[in-house]
Amino acid sequence: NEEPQGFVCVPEIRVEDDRTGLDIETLKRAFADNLFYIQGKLGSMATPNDYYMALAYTVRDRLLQRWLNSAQTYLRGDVKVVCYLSAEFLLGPHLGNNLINLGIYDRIEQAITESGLDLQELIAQEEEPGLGNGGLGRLAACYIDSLASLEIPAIGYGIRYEFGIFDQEIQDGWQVEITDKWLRYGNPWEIARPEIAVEVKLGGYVDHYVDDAGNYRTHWIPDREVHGVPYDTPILGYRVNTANTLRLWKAEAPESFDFQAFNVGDYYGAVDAKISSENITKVLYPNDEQVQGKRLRLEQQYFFVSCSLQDMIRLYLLENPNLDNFHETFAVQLNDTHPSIGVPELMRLLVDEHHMAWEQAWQITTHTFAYTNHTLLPEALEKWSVQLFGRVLPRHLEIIYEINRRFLDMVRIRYPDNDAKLASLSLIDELGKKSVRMAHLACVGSYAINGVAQLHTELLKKDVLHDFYALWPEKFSNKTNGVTPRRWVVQNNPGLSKLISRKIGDRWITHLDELRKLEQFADDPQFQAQWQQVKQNCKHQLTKQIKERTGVVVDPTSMFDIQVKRIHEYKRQHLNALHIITLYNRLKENPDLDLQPRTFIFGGKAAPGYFMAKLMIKLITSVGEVVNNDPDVRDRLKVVFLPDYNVTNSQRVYPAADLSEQISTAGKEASGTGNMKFSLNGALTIGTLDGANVEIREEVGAENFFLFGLTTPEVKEQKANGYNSWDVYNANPGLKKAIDMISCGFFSHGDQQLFKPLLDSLLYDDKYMLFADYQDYIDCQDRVGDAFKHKDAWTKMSILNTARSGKFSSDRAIREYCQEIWQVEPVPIELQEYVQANA
Ligand code: CRA
Repeated sequence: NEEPQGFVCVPEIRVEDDRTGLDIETLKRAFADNLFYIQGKLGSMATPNDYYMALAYTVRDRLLQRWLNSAQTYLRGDVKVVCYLSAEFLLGPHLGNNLINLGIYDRIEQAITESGLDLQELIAQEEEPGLGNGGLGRLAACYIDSLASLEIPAIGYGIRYEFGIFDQEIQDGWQVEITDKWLRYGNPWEIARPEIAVEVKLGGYVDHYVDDAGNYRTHWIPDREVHGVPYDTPILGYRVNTANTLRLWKAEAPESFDFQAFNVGDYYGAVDAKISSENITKVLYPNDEQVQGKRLRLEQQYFFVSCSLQDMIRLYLLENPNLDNFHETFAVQLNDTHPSIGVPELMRLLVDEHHMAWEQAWQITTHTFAYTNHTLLPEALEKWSVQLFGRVLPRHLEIIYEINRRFLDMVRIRYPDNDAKLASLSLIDELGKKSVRMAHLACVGSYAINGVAQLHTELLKKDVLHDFYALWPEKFSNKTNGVTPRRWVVQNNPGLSKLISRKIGDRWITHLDELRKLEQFADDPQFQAQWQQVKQNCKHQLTKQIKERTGVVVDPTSMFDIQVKRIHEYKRQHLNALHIITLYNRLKENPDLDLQPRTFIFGGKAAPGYFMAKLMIKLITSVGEVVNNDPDVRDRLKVVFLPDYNVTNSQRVYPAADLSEQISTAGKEASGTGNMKFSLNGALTIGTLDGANVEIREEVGAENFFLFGLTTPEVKEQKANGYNSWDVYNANPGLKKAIDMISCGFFSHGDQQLFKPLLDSLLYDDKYMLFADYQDYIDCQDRVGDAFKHKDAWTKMSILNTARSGKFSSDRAIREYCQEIWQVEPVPIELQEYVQANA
């Protein structure tokens, strides 16, 4: 028997190893090797995707050492680790980002070019992991980037949805949803770890008994168990050795066959059980800020949270004899209430499974969790009917009742004889259908609670969580959102990045405040010209993409006026549409009018069940059809709806914007993060005093921001004083004309019914105060149009927007979380000699 060479002993890895070397020849050889040995293809039969995969593995190989060293280091007993629990991570493609963070973009480009291929084309092959809806999921992705870049030990925990957010097509002006099969061709960035899978119970009932030693014990007898298998993705920091882990859980049946059913011949029944287990992580719920109360959603939330907490406990017990100081090793952040079931789950694990006393377990739990609230919209606040909850999680319902009993005892002491207080604070809503209030659970179970922009946090304290604020003011703080400059500037806007770095060096990439150094050049004509040139190039690229994807030809010298975000009534894309119609009417009345040419660009998905949002898309595309084809307009106005807005497709959008539309009704948008991406890329904002707009305006200066609209108190006041949109409509001829045109079928081939639901809701309710803000919006847009004609003054404002947006880095946000909530410090990662010598 011949022993294969190198089989029993792992060969020593050497400097020039194909999997770690960074010189061009090694990279080319590694790429060719991966094509052959991983993809099993020769160049002659390889598809673009094969090439992409070969390159992805080449890059992944080069970050594995950092990843393993980071994981090893975090096992040390003295390291505190942040666990970011989120039902969504909207990552966007990995390849380009990893090239930049590793600092090997240029060499790889050379190696690929010398291999006769085009790097951009390979990068474009990647199917992005769209495991989120919008802002909340993208925020989680920016935060794990910053955690790694700041060398903070962290694990992101979430769900490996087999199907992420749907792909959007536009057919006949309507949104059509297509299943997102992102895993179809395999995912080179993840590694499955079935050896550390965990068990999760569901349903059934609870048994209480006294054990032989006289202790009260609880036994949960579930009617279903599923396996949670972790899939790990490395999250590499920018130019550091830290590579953290994003651990996403996939649900599997514990056995692929139910052998009992199989033995009695019920083969299909046995396979059914497997299918139903795997359903848990099948698909992302495509609702942004709208809860549906579905059983499967609760199962998803519990599944990933239980897997994650069990995983933390397993890791902790590798180094510690018991769980007494668990909270000193882990800081667990709840990204909205979606993972708030973690509070009773940690209690259950500590009390039922690890036999800890309730008081001690509660002490640990309430020193472990911190909660971020992301919305004030009542329809987005999670509540679960007690009945459904008890059926899925019978033991957790008992635990929640016990938490509530003790909590309300405390409230009674604080507010004697105050039943109203008890009712308003209780974890259980007793009005109507009894339900569990997840935000209350999160507040009671956490040591810190934060909002995501100053205004939002103030409104939380004043309104939604007022009673909790009165109880525990010290728990509350603000953490204004931020975005990662690596993806949103360096990667997406290389032209701007190079220009900035030439002027002020490249420290701004990790210390975004340094952009302030650009202020001194804001008036410099030469710098202004270069700045304009960069913007113009970006607009050319977007123009090309618009042509390819929609067939619409737009003028890259026109003003690019952009609104990209989820479609929602409170975000008021239809207010934007009313402005377009108003300009169109002016041109029809006076075809020779000297009007600043504009290209209106929209992008965003509507929740599939949100009829009004889908109708808003149809309105935009219908207005576009008329405006784009009317010869009187003479191409001075164009309307584009970019289909399938996602991280990949947004790449060309932010850099090309002149004007950023942030026009939500004041008091509704918790923060917004797109607003930050635009401003960083030198777009000016037209916006209301809502969310982080307030802080953007504060930073860039009122003179560099186009403000309009009612303030939050004014909205409240108008509503209290019987605001009537019908009266506004009748009193404003421009508004009336625009509405009447929609109503009489001008944009719908004479169909007067099509937009009726949208118009009725505006005319008879106008919950989001479009009509109240209409005239101020139009007037403000007129000022924008005039300002744009003064090229140099506009460019100065653009430069100042970028220069003064440093605050909106996710690095700043994460530093605040680290210092003020998590109490964690950076832990630099050592690299072994041979890789370091090469880097
Ligand atoms: N929809 C808010 O509406 C905010 C993000 C991230 C949102 C945005 O204004 O920027 O969160 N809220 O903080 C949310 O998802 C469940 O609530 C969002 O993305």
